[in-house]
Parts: sequence; structure tokens; C-alpha cells
Amino acid sequence: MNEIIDAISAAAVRVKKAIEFSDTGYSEHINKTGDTQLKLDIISDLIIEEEFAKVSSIKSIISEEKDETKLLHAKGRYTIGYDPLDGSSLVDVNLAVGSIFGIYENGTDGSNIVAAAYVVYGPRVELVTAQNEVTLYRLNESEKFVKAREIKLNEKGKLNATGATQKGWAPYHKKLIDEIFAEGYRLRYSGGMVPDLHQILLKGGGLFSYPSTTDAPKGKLRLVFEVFPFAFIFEKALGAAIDGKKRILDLKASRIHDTSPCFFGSKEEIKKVLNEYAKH
Ligand code: P6P
Repeated sequence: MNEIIDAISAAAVRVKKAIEFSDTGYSEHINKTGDTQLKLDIISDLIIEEEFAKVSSIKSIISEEKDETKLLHAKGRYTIGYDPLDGSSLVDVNLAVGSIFGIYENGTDGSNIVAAAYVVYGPRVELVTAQNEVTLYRLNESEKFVKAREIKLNEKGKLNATGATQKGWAPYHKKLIDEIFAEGYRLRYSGGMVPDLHQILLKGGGLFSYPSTTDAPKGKLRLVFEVFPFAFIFEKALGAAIDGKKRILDLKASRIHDTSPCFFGSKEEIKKVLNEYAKH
């Protein structure tokens, strides 16, 4: 597993440079999810693939930017699902973006994930890894990731990250969100899943929601390379992750680009979601 984290670290240093200096324009390609790919999406995906290709324990990779699973080493043990540059369109307005990694064995359902990691490219570049505990690393001036601290969520937080177009929210979802704000929670939402969840993890807790909406009944965020990895991280950080009714890591991804409604947070906030969603 260490060689995979080393490959992610090496890729992060290269992706950081690509973000800072390469062309942020659109390519002519559309990915399987229907997003028009930024040149930066493609560059980041190639960088990560190159670094993973050096690791013999990686059997195959599944990227948000690739249509199909790619075999790397037939005798490898792990499959890695990753989003090379989530929220890449935010680079144009100089907001933080991230790379997300789920490390799986014997399949890519929630029950198959054995580790997860993400990199957040913000004012500083930080790496978070989760296997047994959740650990924060920070890139230093020698381009090495140095351990900063362990991450644990409080039972209850103060931040509320409310995803998706409000016009498409179910009335009971809007009621839930309004009630949370009425308790004094503060809105923290940039439209970048990685920095938005990173903030909740580092500030001790709260709720991130990307619900089912009228225009996206199955949600927007992808199970294999976004939702399962963060669900694993939140559970290891003593929080929880659900789809509104069920534990995210009990879900199955029948297709590699499947999406799901998702709620990540401290235990108190997830209980609120379960109580409200159980009525509908
Ligand atoms: P909305 C970025 O495009 C992304 O995939 C995630 O990073 C983010 O959480 C979500 O979409 C934002 O979507 O509909 O709230 O703008």
C-alpha cells in the first residue's frame, strides 16, 4: 500500500505544476459522464496513470476520465478508482480542486474498498490518506509530503455544505437544510467536493449533502471514484456516510460510472438526515 501512496504523492507534485502553468481550456472530448473534458482533466489523468503504471501491485485503474477499466499489471492485487481532477472547472476562477482515490480489492463495490486518499490543491497542497486511521500530510518546500496530524470528527459540527441546484431539492430536503441552518450552522460550499469535504474534516465536523434532485434523481457524484472513497474516509474519521437511507459502503456499483445521492458528516448530522428521510 505504501508504494501506492508514494505514486499518489509523486503524481500530486506533477499535477500541482500542471494546474499552475498549463492551459485550462476545453478539449474536444466528452467523458463517459457527459462532461466536456478540460485539457487539464486529460493531463492529470495521464500523469496519474503514468505513476500508477510503475506500481506492480496495481492490477487495474478506473478513471472518471476513461470510458473503460484499464489493465496495468495482470498479477496485481488492487484496483484503483480515481477522479484525477475533481472540480477542474474551478481552476479557472482560482478555487481549490482535488484528486480522489479509492483502493479496492476483488471488486469495486463499497464493501471492496480497503483504503482511500485525496489530494487538495489549494493555497497549500495537502494529502489525506485513510486505511485504519485518517492522516493529513502537507507538501513542504522540498516537494515532500510531511505528516501533520491525524483527523477525527467531533460527534457534532458547525458547517453545512449544501450541494445541487436548490430548485431541484425535494421539499423535505429543503426543510432538513433550513432546520440545520436555523440551529446556527454556517454555509460552506465552493462547488468543489474535495475542498468542501476537506474543510468539514479539518474543522471537526458538519454535513455535506448532494441529494437526489428532480434533474438528477440518482445524484451527481460517482460511487467508485468519489463517493465510496470519501465514505471510507469519513467512517475512519469517526463520522458516517449514507445515501439518505442506507450506509454508502453497503451499496454496489453495477456500472463503473454509477452515481448516488450522498451525505457525509459527523454522527449527529447524519442522524438528522436519517430521521427526516425515513419519513419519505
Ligand atoms: P453542483 C464538481 O463538478 C462536482 O463534481 C463536485 O466536485 C462538486 O461537489 C459538485 O460537482 C458540485 O455540483 O451541482 O452543486 O454545482
